[in-house]
This record gives sequence, C-alpha cells and structure tokens, in this order.
Amino acid sequence: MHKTGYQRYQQVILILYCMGLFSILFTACGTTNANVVHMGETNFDQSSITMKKGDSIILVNDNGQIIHTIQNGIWSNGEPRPKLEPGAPSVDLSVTDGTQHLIGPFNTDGTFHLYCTVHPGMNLTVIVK
Ligand SMILES: [Cu+2]
Repeated sequence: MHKTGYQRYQQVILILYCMGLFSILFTACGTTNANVVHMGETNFDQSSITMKKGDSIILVNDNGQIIHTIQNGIWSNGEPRPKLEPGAPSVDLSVTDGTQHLIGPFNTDGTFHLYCTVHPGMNLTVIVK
C-alpha cells in the first residue's frame, strides 16, 4: 500500500518520540547513584546508608536555618572524635542553608563515619560495597 505524505510524517514523529523516551530512560539510569540523606535540626534522618563503590551522597538540609558542619569522624560517649578513615573522601562541609551538597565519591569498599561537629550524637555511617 502506498503511504501518503501524512503517514510518513506520523512515522517520523513516532520514531523521534521513541528516541526521546529512550534518552530520558538512559538519563534516569545514569542518576541512580544519587544517595539522598536528609538532615533534620540535630540529626541525620537515617543513621546509616549503604551504597555502591563510586557513589556519592547528596546531603539535604531540611531546615535551612540550621547550620551543620560535616566532617570525618564520630561522636562517641558524647565526645567528638575526628578521624579520616583510610579510603574515605576527606569531608569538611559547612552547611549554612537549605541547598543540596555532594559528599564523595566513595571509591573504596568499607565502613566509614561522618559526623556533625555542631550537634552531639549526629552520626552517619557510610557502608560502601
Ligand atoms: Cu548538625
């Protein structure tokens, strides 16, 4: 059957639409290494996060009025204990507003500790597999 010009036009539009859909899907796959951790007023919303080697953490400060200072280390028995663990990215991040901050990438397997030097007990354990 002979196709009219309009049918060809429809075919081209359909092909372009599919290509667009695929590129959106691929983009979505590429961003699955986004590991979001929210911060409340005095703590992380979760105590740990498990992620793949090469991933980074996206830190979100839910209350932009609250200041957090995130570094390598851990609160232990009420005392801040700074420690840069081998294989961990060096972190010294001052969060003074509600914007998002990237921590990482974590390129080594292991268990790492981040803490907020402002808020006693504000610990985040990062498990990289
Ligand atoms: Cu804090």
